[in-house]
Amino acid sequence: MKTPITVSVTGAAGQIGYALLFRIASGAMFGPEQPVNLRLIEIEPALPALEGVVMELDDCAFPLLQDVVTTADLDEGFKEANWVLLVGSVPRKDGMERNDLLGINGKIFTGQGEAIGRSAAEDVRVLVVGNPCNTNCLIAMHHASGVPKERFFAMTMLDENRAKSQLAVKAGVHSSAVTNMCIWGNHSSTQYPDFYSAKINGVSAAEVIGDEAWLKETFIPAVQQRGSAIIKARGASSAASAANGVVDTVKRLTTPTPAGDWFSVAVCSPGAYGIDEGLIASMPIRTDDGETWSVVEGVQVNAFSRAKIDASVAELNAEKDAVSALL
Ligand code: NAX
Repeated sequence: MKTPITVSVTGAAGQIGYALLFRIASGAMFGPEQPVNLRLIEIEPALPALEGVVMELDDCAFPLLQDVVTTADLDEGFKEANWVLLVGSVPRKDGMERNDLLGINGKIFTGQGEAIGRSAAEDVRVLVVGNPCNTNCLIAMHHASGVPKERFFAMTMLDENRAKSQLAVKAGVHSSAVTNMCIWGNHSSTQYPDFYSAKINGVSAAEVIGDEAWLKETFIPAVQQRGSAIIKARGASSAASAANGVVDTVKRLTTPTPAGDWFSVAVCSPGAYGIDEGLIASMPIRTDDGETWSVVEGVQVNAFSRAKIDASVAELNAEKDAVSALL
């Protein structure tokens, strides 16, 4: 039997956790031949609910699931983890300013980063989902002593999938016909889904759709505001599609990217495309070996795209300034 991959998940009793754990355990994330261990982390009050989730995992009798640990202790939770999925965070409440939220979560991600540095496996990779995910990731990265910056990611795959789906519906094609979809910048309402570089059946999406007004005035806000639309319709925020975004992100980082394509994930910027070095920003990424990634070079950035990317990067810089005491 292959050596199991150990996956740590924070916020494991939350709604994304509930949609995510069963997919990891079933093999959707690492394939049908790869056994997995789960280390599930929650705050103390949520541990009883987490036990219920583990009972359900037991009741699935997943062939690939080996060991399951539940804990509120970070070092125990991240012990020998190959992948750490930081899903849990404190949600924004009425009357809370964005900076208050950044500060509260910042402290959580400081401690989590430190514990990852102390306890995770040498090859650990970390994906941050809990919002504000780019800046939470920045904080965790700064505190994870000994873990290379290239191993930290924040999720924009749900945004990419939303964008692909919207373009596919408009063009009357299957979503798999849409490739080269890049979300630039922050996972927030300033994100820029780049329809200029996206392709539909290998042809420029802007050309296929032939309606720039729709792309600029309907498509972009629809992707940016999709989370709010889900809350309005469902009475709860996206969970299954967010969990699917996590599965897709890990899959795309661990399997070679098809020739000519790329995917979206926020990485520690190497200064590409004028995005300040060191910010956790989403950009076009590919991997050839499923281990190391690179920023795709040569994506056309016209004046419209430049302005959109700059606006999102400005927001990331403002978030960074707001948590400067934690960096
Ligand atoms: P829930 O409120 O359902 O679950 C969060 C869970 O995290 C709770 O069980 C809570 O007890 C736990 N938690 C809180 N602080 C913790 C800590 N310090 N250590 C361990 N666990 C902790 O939220 P859910 O709907 O699951 O969403 C989780 C996060 O994902 C939120 O921050 C949300 O904003 C974010 N999202 C990010 C997305 C992205 O694309 N990057 C999309 C979906 C989602 O909005």
